[in-house]
Amino acid sequence: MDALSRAVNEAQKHPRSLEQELSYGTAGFRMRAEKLDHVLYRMGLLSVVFSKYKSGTTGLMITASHNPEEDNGVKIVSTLGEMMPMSWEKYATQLVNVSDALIADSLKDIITTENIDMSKPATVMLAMDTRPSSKALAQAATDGIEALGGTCKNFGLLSTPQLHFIVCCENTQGQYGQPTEEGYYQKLSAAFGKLNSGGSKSKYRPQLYLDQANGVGALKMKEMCKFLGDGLEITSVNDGSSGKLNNQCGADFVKLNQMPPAGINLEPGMRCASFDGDADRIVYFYKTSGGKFCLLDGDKIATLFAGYLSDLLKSSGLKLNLGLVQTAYANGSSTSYITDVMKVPVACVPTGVKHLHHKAEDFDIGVYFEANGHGTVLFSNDAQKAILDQSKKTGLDEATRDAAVKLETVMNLINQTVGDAISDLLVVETILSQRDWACEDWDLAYTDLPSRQLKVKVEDRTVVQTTDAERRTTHPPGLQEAVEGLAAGYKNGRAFVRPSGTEDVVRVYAEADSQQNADQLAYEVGVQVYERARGTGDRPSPPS
Ligand code: 16G
Ligand code: ZN
Repeated sequence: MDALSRAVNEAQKHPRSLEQELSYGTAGFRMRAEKLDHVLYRMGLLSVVFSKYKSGTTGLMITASHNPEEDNGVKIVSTLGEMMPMSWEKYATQLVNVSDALIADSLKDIITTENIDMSKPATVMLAMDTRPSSKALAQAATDGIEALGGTCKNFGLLSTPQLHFIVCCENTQGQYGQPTEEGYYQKLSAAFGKLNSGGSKSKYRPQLYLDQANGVGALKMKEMCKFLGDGLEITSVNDGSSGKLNNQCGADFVKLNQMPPAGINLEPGMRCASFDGDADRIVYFYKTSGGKFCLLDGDKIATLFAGYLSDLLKSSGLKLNLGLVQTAYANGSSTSYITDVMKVPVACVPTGVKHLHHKAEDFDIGVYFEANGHGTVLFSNDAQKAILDQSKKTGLDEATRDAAVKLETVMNLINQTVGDAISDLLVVETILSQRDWACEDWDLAYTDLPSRQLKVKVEDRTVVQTTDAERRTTHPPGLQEAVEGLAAGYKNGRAFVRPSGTEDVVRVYAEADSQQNADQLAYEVGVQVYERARGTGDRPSPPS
């Protein structure tokens, strides 16, 4: 039997039981786990075809990240550890939506269009998060991979960024590191050890309280700590031993509710951080001596990274351009600070890691972060070479050389393939330690404008269309003018509206000079969305 007939035959074990049309979006496919069996089988098939197309090992990650434990999802990883290209998303969508009988036709279509040599070998690296549904879904994916004659390397539980890292190592012949979980710990911990070789501090304390969302990050951070030695003391909270995944905890909970997660009794002087469910996001938080909860989100992490890298660049005598990439969710104060004070160029792109990652490639050193805590730093090939050369050059004065060596080491501490909570944590701790900063010092750079996010249910969210990196709507008519009119009524007022890529809702974001004004503006904009985009269910209610 040829591979395509086998793919159809095996599909009987994973029949499509769902009439609803699905689409491969910013987060791959994501929904209630019980609906995903045939999706995983078919993504197993596609990851094999994609591996043949790329002539390399691809990855398949099973996770629904910060979503509830009952959800799950799948994303395909490309050979350098980056996301599957957007041009392939339509194939994923098409393959998942055809009837069981049409699987072979759909595959043939992709193979012919992309001119794929099916006689090439294919390998797919598979990993999953800790959701109860993940194991069965991994089996469905494996069945898909093997039906098309691919080799499946199942890594079991990994964080999303670990899988991206391992896929990248595998396809670059070990240049990026060893393609194993241990290789990941070794590379990062070695760099961390070099950058944190002691010295007495007055403000920085190497103690961190870490909320791990009851997810896979807890298991992996525990492993990492074995490699870190006693350089950093981590008090583990929400480690999965009792609580439920992402329930009252995790980066998304802390960011949206602006409050500490369950399990952390926050006191002044404590430095805390939260991972999300698959450990590709991180936010920090602390409490001032006056008792105020303060969040250090993706924007604050981005400015911390960019400030540090920019100083190292200056001291190392390297002329490389550094830029920062954000989305419309970035707090207005952060954008002003980066532009006016740091004098670093900043670009704004639509929501979703693939957009940020892509834009960051325009710079020699591109720092990208979403406000929600997903981000990393990319170094172009030229930049990597220049940094390596400089760190090895003879005849430089000590300070210059030292800065170049530090840059090289930080580069090894960063997971460039995708935002990585563990790697980002180690970079933040390194910078705070080297600057001898407590959270308050870090937070001094700028003060966030108060903000509010809302979601509005509408009949069809695709009626809301946006432009200018989602900062303005082009449809329905009149909505943009209404939003602008409302925002103009508040000091520092700014608001935007966009359809969610992961949920059936329209999202509203507003910021203004006070929390009360941000809440009110969000509410007023929410009402406009409800009225102009055919809202369903309850109208947004005024802030209490
Ligand atoms: C996904 C994206 C994240 C984005 C979020 C927005 C990736 C890996 N993840 O989780 O970057 O912030 O979706 O969700 O791209 P939304 O469209 O529902 O607001
Ligand atoms: Zn995540």
